Amino acid sequence: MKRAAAKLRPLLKKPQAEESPFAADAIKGLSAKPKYMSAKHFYDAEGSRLFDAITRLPEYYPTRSEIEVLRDKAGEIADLLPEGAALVEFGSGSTAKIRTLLAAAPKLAAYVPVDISAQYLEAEAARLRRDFPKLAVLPVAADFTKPFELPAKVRALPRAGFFPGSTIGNFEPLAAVAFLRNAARILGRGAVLVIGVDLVKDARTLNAAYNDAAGVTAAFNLNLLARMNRELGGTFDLSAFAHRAFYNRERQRIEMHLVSRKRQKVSVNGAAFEFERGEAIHTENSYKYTPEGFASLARQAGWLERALWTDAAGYFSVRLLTLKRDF
Ligand code: AVJ
Repeated sequence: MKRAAAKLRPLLKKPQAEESPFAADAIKGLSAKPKYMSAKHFYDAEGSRLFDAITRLPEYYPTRSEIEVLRDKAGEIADLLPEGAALVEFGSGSTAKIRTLLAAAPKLAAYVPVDISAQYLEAEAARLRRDFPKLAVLPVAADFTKPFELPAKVRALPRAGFFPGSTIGNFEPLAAVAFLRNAARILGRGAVLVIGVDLVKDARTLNAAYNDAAGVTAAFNLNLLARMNRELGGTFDLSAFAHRAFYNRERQRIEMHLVSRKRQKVSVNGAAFEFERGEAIHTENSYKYTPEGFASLARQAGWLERALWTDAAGYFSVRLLTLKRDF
């Protein structure tokens, strides 16, 4: 079916806005004032590789801090998971995190990683089946911010959710509530949710984590322009843009921007965009929460905080939420 359709199309045609969500978002974001792009578009193959490098930077504490919590508190977390539950991971990212949890919780019957990339899912599932032979590993290829169906095999099991990495920090607070409501609907009555949330802390530590000395975060940010060049026929000169990241104290978030070093014109997907000198594309928000702030956000979505753990430095929190009885 795909073949016949492909023949009718010229080869090497650039994707049009209506065909690719990336193209559509690029045109929309670059046409807006101020210009912006969604942080989800960072993660092509090169962006994923750069993010992986970020997690190993001395200044980037979130990954290390969260793994410290999961390692040190794995037993306490496992004790609060329902017996024989299916663990649903929203956006299967780091295998180090899930493996720590699975190893501490032999009472889990199934693991359901949910991710857009079906290819990544299958490769990882095969490795997990080998290392946890008693566990049913049942990947679902879906966008976890939208409603999706759980595999038939886990419908009768109690559910636990796992959403590590402070990925929730990329959502605007209202969208974070919407995500938590969707997770509640998918996991259902009696569910628990284990979620990693970065904490508000001194601005110096936060600013350093997003302005590393080696320039990896800058390369990660600039890769968004390189990706538009590769996939959308963009004409960005990467040396004409600067990485800027700073903690916005009022809004409790790190903001990342790409700042035009000069007045210039760039074309993307055949459309032209003008930049003033100093004009920026807002590329990411990474919200930080206080212990109480996140608990109250979760309550708005029907979740109660049963437990909160942090690393020794108090930089990062892992929380266990349960659904309110009247949900
Ligand atoms: C993957 C969204 C948690 O916000 O810290 C890292 C992404 N951006 N450095 C974060 C990111 C710049 C990261 N999250």
